[in-house]
Amino acid sequence: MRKLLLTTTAIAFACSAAAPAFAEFNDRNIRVSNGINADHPVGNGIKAMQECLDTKSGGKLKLTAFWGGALGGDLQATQALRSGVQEAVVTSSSPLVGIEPALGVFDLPFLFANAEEAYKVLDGKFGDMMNEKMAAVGLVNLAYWENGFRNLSNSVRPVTKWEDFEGMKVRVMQNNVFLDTFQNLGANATPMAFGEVFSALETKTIDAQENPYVTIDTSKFFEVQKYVTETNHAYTPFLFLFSKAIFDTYTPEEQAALRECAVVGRDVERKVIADLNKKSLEKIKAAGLEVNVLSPEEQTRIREKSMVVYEKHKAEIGADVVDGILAELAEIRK
Ligand code: TF8
Repeated sequence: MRKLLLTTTAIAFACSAAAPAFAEFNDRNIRVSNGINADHPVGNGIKAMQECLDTKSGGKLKLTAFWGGALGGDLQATQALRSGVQEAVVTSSSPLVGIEPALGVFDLPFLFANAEEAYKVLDGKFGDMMNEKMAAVGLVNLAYWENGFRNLSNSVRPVTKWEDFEGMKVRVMQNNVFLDTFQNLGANATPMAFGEVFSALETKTIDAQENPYVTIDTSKFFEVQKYVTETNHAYTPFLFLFSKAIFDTYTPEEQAALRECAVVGRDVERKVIADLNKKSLEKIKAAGLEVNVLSPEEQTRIREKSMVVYEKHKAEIGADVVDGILAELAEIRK
């Protein structure tokens, strides 16, 4: 009897000494702001990220996504992160150059030749270096998600050579590299927040915009455009940003789970984009838009004409940053 009692006590003691499951995790509601709509591949990525977080945190870390700019545009949401009033945003890097000028490196025209190149740079040392710069301005970049290669759409004429840009009112992001790139091609470039683009196209306040096929599809731009040109003129990444002020209050286990699961979500999102890109293009064609692909000669002509933008913005972005990415790309291309 006495022996049995001792054993039972020992077991009870052992059980109470063991940490209860997921003790390192607190209930967290993480609001994730998006400018794009829920059917964009970011939606698939967030779902995969949530499944990963459920497993790691026993359901304690919860993402709540907001779509279509419901919590404000990219820039506004990012500022809310910096002041610690909102947890997260998935945003293009481009509208954030006023916060961290080095991010302008990703806006340089024709920087990346293909997605694989972009993944190597972003997921490697260069991406880490940029993450440190973002942390210094109050933003934790959990991972580089994908926006993708950008293409031009417009409502006035087919664009097959750079002269066709002449006088075209093209909406660009709030970003000087994009502004100069399109002005240099002869367009009348107009900076505008993403949330205003659909109605500006619809009312013909602007003729054109540029975004990846999946965005032209899921944000319904094809409904108010007639021509598309596959220009692939820039690959601008998405950043999965977290408020540093809030992140710093999380436990190390919560922080690690968020970083790891953001990478799981990233991989799913990139894969879905690769599939949806083709489907979105088919949908755009089926809706009656004329789709043109730049000839390799014209692509080279436009690229060469655009190189002045590199020199013009080098000092502002940081010469070390521009030279750094070009050196890394040269290494990758060997
Ligand atoms: C743009 C960007 C946007 C994204 C989205 C709002 O054209 O490419 O589509 O940042 O998240 O403004």
